[in-house]
Amino acid sequence: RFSSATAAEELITPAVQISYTQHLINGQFVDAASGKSFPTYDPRTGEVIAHIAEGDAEDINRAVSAARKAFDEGPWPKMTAYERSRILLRFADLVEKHNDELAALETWNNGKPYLQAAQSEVPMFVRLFHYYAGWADKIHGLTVPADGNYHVQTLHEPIGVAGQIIPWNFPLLMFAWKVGPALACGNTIVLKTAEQTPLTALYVAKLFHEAGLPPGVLNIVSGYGPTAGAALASHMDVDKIAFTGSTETGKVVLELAAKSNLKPVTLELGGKSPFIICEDAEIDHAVELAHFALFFNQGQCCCAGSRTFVHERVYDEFLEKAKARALRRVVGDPFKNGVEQGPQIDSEQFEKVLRYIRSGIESKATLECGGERIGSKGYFIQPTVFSNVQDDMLIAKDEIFGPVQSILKFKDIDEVIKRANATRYGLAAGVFTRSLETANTLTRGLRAGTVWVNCFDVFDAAIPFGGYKMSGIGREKGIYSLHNYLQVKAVVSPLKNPAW
Ligand code: TXE
Repeated sequence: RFSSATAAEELITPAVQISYTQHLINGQFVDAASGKSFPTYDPRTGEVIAHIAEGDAEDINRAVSAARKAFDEGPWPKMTAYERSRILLRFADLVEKHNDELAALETWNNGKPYLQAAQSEVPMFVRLFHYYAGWADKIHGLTVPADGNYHVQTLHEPIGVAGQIIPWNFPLLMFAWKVGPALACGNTIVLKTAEQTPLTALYVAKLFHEAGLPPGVLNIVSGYGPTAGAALASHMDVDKIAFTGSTETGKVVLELAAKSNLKPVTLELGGKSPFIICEDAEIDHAVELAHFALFFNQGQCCCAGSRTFVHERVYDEFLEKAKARALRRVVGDPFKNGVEQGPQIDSEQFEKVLRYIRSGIESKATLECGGERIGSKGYFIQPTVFSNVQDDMLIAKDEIFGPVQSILKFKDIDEVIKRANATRYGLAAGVFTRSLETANTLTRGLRAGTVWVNCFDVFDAAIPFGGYKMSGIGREKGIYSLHNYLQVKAVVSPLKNPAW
C-alpha cells in the first residue's frame, strides 16, 4: 500500500495569482495576433487554471522583429558588458525576492513538490543568473601568433537573435539554462515555452523588465510546437536555435533549421541513463540514490537513471530494499508538506507511462510493486518497480519519463559497460562503488555527457550538461554554453603600414 497523505497532512498554501497570460513582445504584454487562446491545466486535477494567448507564425514574426531591432539597433549588445551584468544580477535578486510565489506557480502548473521548487529550483535559477552575470564581462577573444607579419585577433561576438524552445519538466530551470548564457553574451531572444507550462516564464520575464532589461531583448511566445515552435525553428531571421525536448522533435528542429537558413542548433534530448551499482557498494545508500535518480521529479527527467544495473552478488538485497523504498514513497498533493511525488504533467504523459507499465508486464519483467494510477482525478501514478528486466525489453530501451524503475542484473564490469552503452542515447550515467579503480574504468568506458560517481543529479551552474549520440548536440551550463551563443570573428591586419 502506498503512503498517501498520511505522512503529509499540512497543506502549504502560498498566495499566488495568475497575472500574465499574454505574449511578451517588445516589453509589452499583447494578445495573440489571431486572438486565440489555449487552456493550461493543473495536473493535480486536470482542471483549467487559465487561458493563455496562443501564438503562431505571426506572433513569432512580431517577436523576431522586436528581437532583431533590439539586437541591430541596441542598446543590448552595444551596452558595456558590465551594464548587462548588472541587469542580470538585479533580475536574479528580484527572482530571489519572489521565490515563494514563483515556486507556487511552478507547482500549480507542473505538479512538482512545492518544497522542491521553493528550496531547490528557484534558488538554482537565481544561482545560474548570478553565474552568467559573472561571465558577461569576462568574455574575450585571443591574439593569435599567425605566420607572417600580421596582427591577428579574434573577437567573440554575440550571434544575434536566439530562438529557444523549452519543455515542461523544469520550466524555470530550462528558461535559466537557455536565457542566462544567451543574454550574458549580448544576444536577444525569442523563447517559446512548452504548451503545458507557460506561466512561470511570463512571470519572470516581467521581473526582468523591472530589473531594467530593455524592450525587445527577451520576448516570450506561448503556444504549441508544430505552429509556434516550428515557425521559430524555421524563421529566416533567427540566427541560432536551442531546443530541449524529445529526440523526435529535436530531429524536426534540426531539419527546419537546415531547410531555412542553416542556423546553428543545440539540442538537449532524451535519455536512458544507466545507474550502475557495483558489488562493493554500500547497499542502503545505493538504494536511496538509485531511487532518487529515477523517481525525482515524478521520473520526468531527461537524465533519469532509468536502467538500474545491479551486480548479481548484491542484487537480491538491493531489490528487496528498492521495492520497500518505492512502497514508502509519499505520493500526493504536491502542496502538502512531506509529499515526494506529485502528478505526471498531463493526460498524454500519464497514458504513455501506463502503456509502458503494461508493456513491461507483457514482456514478462517482474512487477515488484506499483503499476496503477492513484485515485480517479489528476495524473498520479504509483511508484513502480520492475525486476528481471532484460536489455531487449521496451522498458529497458525507451524513455518512459515516469515513476518506473527497471532493475537489471549484471556479472562484471566489461559486460555492464557494453550493455550500458548499447543504447541510442548517451545523456548521463551513475556509478556506485567504493573502488577508485572501478570508478575510473566506468567513467572512461561509459559514453555519456555526464557520469556521476557516488552521487546523481548534481546540477551546479558551472557544470556542463548535454548528450552523446541521440541525446543531443552541444553542452549547456558552465563556460561551454557561452560557445553556443558566440560567433568568432578573426581580424587580420599587417603589422606595418603598407607602402601605398
Ligand atoms: O516533447 P516535445 P513532449 C521526452 C519525454 C516525453 C517525450 C514527449 O520522453 O515523454 O519527450 O514529450 C516543442 N517544432 N521529453 O511531447 O514534443 C513543444 O511545444 C518546434 C524529454 O512534451 O519534444 C515543447 O515546447 N518545436 C525532454 C518542446 O518542443 C516543437 C523534456 C518539447 O516538446 C515541435 C520533455 C515542432 N514541430 C520531453 N513540436 C528532456 N530532454 O528533458 C513540439 N515542439
